Amino acid sequence: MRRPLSLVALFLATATASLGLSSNHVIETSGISFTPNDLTIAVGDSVTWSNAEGGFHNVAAKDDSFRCAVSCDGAGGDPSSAPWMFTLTFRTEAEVAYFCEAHGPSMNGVVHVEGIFGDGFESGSTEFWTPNP
Ligand SMILES: [Cu+2]
Repeated sequence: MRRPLSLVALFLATATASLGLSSNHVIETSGISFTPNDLTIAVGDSVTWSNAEGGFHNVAAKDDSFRCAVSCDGAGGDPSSAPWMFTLTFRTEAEVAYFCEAHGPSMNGVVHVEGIFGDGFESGSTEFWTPNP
């Protein structure tokens, strides 16, 4: 019997989610805002900030943990109107507030990095989950 392809796709999506495989999320600059500007991801996921429009922007963490545009070091983190993108992977639970230094408080956002185990388990727990028989 032939299974509908959508069921196979659903199974694969569920299997990869339960295995904790990480995924990538894209935040784009649009005008003088980030889209989306409020994003929730799982520990281990990555975020790509994309300035495909080529506006004069950068991305700076409010806690100074990163400052990026064309690159993430020194002058490479200065606001730039060259089309740029960079990707960061988040390995611990955190609230990561960020902003564009060229557009100050009007161009900002937050990434919520949440543990993948849900209630009752902390990120980095060595507890093992056992499925019901
Ligand atoms: Cu900007």
